[in-house]
Amino acid sequence: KLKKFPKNFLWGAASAAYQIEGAWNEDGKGPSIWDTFSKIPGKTFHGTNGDVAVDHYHRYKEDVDLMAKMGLKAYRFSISWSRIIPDGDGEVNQAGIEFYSNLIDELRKNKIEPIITLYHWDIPQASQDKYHGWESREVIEAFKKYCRAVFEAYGSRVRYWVTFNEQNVFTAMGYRWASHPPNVTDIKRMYAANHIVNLANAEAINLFHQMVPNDQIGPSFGYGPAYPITADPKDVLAADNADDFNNNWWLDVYCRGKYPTLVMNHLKNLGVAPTVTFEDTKLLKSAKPDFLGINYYHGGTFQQNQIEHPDKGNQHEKKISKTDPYLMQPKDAQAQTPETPMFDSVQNPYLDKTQWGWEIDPIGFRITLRRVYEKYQLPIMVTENGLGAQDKLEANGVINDQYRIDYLQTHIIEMQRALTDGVDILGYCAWSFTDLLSWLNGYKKRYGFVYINRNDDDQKDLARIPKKSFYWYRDFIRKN
Ligand code: BGP
Repeated sequence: KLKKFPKNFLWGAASAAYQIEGAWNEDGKGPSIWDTFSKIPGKTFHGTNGDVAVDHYHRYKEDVDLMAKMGLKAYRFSISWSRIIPDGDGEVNQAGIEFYSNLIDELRKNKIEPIITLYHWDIPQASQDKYHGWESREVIEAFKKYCRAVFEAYGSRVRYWVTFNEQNVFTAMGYRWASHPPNVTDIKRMYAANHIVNLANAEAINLFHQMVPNDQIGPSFGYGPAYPITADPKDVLAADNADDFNNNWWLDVYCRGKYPTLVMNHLKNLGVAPTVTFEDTKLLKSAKPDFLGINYYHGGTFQQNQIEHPDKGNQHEKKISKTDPYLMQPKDAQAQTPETPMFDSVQNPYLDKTQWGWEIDPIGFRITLRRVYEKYQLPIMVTENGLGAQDKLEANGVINDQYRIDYLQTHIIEMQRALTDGVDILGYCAWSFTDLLSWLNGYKKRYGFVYINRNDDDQKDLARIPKKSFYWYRDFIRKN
């Protein structure tokens, strides 16, 4: 028998500043690295940008009104650092403080719990220029200054805070694959930046606990369970390695203040390990998250590596996609991926895929929740889960996204099974509330419960139109 969701379970939806706000240079906001990057011709795959996005900055009341109509219990959004401190570390911009303050009030008025993400990938361009962004220790003080300003402004009104969104994704995309800013392909720099972000994460958690002792903070991690393609121990070993490189490398630091030994040794041998001082370790160990945010889309399947086991030949179809850089392998994979001798990513023959080639794996969601909870013993907030699709607005104004309903329903059932298994889950934020800018796919790849009338090169009227899934989620929340 399935356990019921607790009464106060946070049924929510999520977004991020750059993907929805627009108003990129209004009311004193400074540019972020995304404002700059998306305007360099040929840098993004979609050729569009977030200058206007879905204009949430000007239409937030209309959006919150729709959330209220849907009966949403929680709304996760991110703060744009360069709206609060336009040049990264200087004066606080009161207009920026006010915008989020109004948004929080509007949410509270409608009994919607705000969940704030401090960093969803948009570091101020000024901090990038002055300190090389996340590659230098100086940025940590600037980040703390920004955190202090927002904890002070909103600490009394917001109970749940997320430090970094998907550190594993933004550092890989930004420093290894060069498909996000700062557009680098250097694994040594990627691991160095990761260590700085870990320190900033720890500092933010400690500062929060001093300033807002009764509320909760934690990072959001993009988790994917690692499956071996066969029961051959060589494949199982490869999946173990992948788990260490893709998950534990971050989660162990967040929750235990320690890098996994296997990965650290491997990186040291390759000469790409970050420099970790005694003080760093002390800091990392001192910061304890109150919960873990988990973003779940799909896992990964692995086979023994062809370098370690050349005798086996290529047995399984490799996971390479030309259209989705999340799955893409660089041309010189050997030079760029230190993991190459450890595991090899392959297609999972048991799983269907989305239009963008992402595996659909609801059971993997249950596996994720159980593994993470069992290992780290922290409550889990599901901070993202959802389906990107090319929704169609029909002539009669209807958007029939039954496939999204099916996706969410099957995932929520697996979440309920995980809850029944004993996992402590605080809430579930579907990605996303409205359609928004997909980092790599522009406005074509839609995730929202609410359709936005715009496409990549035509902003149209940005009208908000509830999809079929909107009404489904509304009724579902009502019944808890
Ligand atoms: C996560 C990000 C979100 C969102 C989502 C969907 O990695 O935290 O910001 O973009 O993925 O990704 P995409 O838009 O690439 O399909």
